[in-house]
Amino acid sequence: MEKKLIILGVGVVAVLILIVAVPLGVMFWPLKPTFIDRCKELNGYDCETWWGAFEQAYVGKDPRKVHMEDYDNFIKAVNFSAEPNKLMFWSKTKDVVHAFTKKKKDCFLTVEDTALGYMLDGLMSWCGKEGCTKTFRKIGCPGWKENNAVGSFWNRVSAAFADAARGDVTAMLNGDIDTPFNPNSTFATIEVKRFDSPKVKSLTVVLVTGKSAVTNCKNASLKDLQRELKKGIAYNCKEVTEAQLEECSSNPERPCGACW
Ligand code: AVW
Repeated sequence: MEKKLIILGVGVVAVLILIVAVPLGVMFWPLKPTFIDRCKELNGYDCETWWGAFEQAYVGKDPRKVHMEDYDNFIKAVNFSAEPNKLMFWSKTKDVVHAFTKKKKDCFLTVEDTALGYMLDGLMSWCGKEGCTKTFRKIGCPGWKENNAVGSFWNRVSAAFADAARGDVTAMLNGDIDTPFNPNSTFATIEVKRFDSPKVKSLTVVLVTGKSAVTNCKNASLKDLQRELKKGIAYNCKEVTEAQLEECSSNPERPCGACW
């Protein structure tokens, strides 16, 4: 009995430590080492210069007043360009699209697969503070909707990614929700608006459905998307299941684009 109580006590303490330690890790884990380590994985870049250009966007500033233009120096430093036909956009499909591009990286790239987004992918929270040269995580970063350091960063890199689009572009949208083309999404408010004709020749929407397909290519929001495209950009829509994508991406023989 006593032994059981001790085991139970140790278990409770372990769970409590986990509950406290994980959020604390997110709050205090310094951003720079992760940024630099990931940057070095990409090989051959001046990672310290990239970090300097990145942090000057928000360090020493009111965390509620960081605008997307504040990251212009970072975008300049990265100087991103891509081969035509490779760029893959997404909205509400983050996990499925990344599982796909990980296996088909010679065919398609999301912004997180490129130097624009790779270093910060999934890092959730960072900000600065007036009169201070430090980068803060979570604690001290207000949950402000607009003009915060994180949102403005993703807006700016999304804009740069869309500006680099050439030829045929692809977007993986979610067919398990009512509005796959959400007018408030980054894809709608920033990326689609920057697809330029004749640089961009076509957009193919890959509408992915999992267990609960609630819509198809006839969805009203996709009509809005077609209307948003500049004249001269052709539009296609393909319905695919997650299972089909998984099967196809696991087969290295399949040529690019043959998964839909
Ligand atoms: P969403 P969106 N790490 O699913 O169309 C952390 O509603 O709005 O789709 N946060 C991120 C990341 C990331 N890797 N990527 C985006 N976010 C934020 C970038 C961002 O503020 C790609 F090129 C976004 O609004 C896609 O074509 C929010 O998470 C497009 O933007 C939820 O995304 C996806 O943005």
